[in-house]
Amino acid sequence: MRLAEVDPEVAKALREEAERQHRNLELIASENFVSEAVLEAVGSVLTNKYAEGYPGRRYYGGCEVVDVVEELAIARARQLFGAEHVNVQPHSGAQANMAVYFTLLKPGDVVLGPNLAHGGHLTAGSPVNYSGKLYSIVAYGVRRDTERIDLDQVRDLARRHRPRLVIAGGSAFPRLIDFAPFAEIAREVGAALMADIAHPAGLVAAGLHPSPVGLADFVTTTTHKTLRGPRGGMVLCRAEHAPALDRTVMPGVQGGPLMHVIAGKAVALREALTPEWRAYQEQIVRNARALADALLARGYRLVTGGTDTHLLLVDLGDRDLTGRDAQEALDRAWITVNKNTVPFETRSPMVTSGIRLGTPALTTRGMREPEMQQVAALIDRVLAARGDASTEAAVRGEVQELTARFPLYRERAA
Ligand code: DSN
Repeated sequence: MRLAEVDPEVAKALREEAERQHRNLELIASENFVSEAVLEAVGSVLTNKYAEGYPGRRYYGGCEVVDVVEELAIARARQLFGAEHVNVQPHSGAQANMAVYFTLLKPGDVVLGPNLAHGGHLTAGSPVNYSGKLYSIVAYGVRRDTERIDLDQVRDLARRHRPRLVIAGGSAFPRLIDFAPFAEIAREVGAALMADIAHPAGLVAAGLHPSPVGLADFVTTTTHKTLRGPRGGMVLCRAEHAPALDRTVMPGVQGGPLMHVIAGKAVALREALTPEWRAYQEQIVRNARALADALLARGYRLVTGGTDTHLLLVDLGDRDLTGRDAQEALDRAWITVNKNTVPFETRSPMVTSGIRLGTPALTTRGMREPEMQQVAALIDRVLAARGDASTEAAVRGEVQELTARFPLYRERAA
């Protein structure tokens, strides 16, 4: 029986979400739209299979087919990133990071990581996360003048606190991260280096962002952001760390892998090995620059003054508008963004002074620089109107006209 017959309520919710995704301008920097092929793999019979263990060494029978799928995902990820070893089983980025922590550290060990409020990530030592609860966290940030990572501070803190692990990477850095100085600092103090490339993974794979592979002991990523695969995580490492990492992922922190998701990862990684996909990554960056330039031309302040990547951070502090109010107003106009803290934030994370914008999802729909100009103009109209309902209604109409020109999932009836 089909979903609509078995469960009309969930079917209706899925239909409405498909409509929302088609109708809205999706600017959340960590979201994307997977291909029909990835959706098919993730919605497949592989969800039925238990496969604790690794290809050729499972705890269950009947794994000969899923072994093929996992081997394909591993081989493609190794090829794409030039990595010696890849574990494709982490269910998420947070679990990928946990696997590295548990491979390397004991509770109480010192970790030097990026401050969440300066563009870092929850799992890099936030006090409300396992990382902040289990380890002794020292946080580095960005410089007040340039808003770029303060490498002098990273070095000073590393020398003073002698961490066992240094983390590079985050969720709201609009600029390229150079992993070489991080590797040098980690080496100097005898620490391991973990690079979390969840955000720029697609750009890294396409050669548009420096790669930490070969410099960092462990590289973690999600598979659903710029990489445009299903929701999930991966860890890349040198061959010497492979047995310890694999043991930590399973049985250390996870049980059965999600084989349907691993199939989706394999498909997305195959897509990522094509020239079209590389061109897509280039367009993501061009679109982010075009969006940044158009917002700058309208007088917005961007953290670091612009972007080199897929994301930008708009500081609304000088407009006396909170990130929360901006997000809610844009939501009413069918433009989806997230509120975000800016460096040296004065407001709470639930309010914030900024919004984060990213171009991976709109680029997947085929939008290019001219549409980014239009998107900037629509955002500006909503924010300038400060809650005026008729402006928001007019923008909704224009958003619908724009998104209708770039259909999503043609074969799926919304
Ligand atoms: N939630 C992700 C993001 O939006 O960047 C990070 O985990």
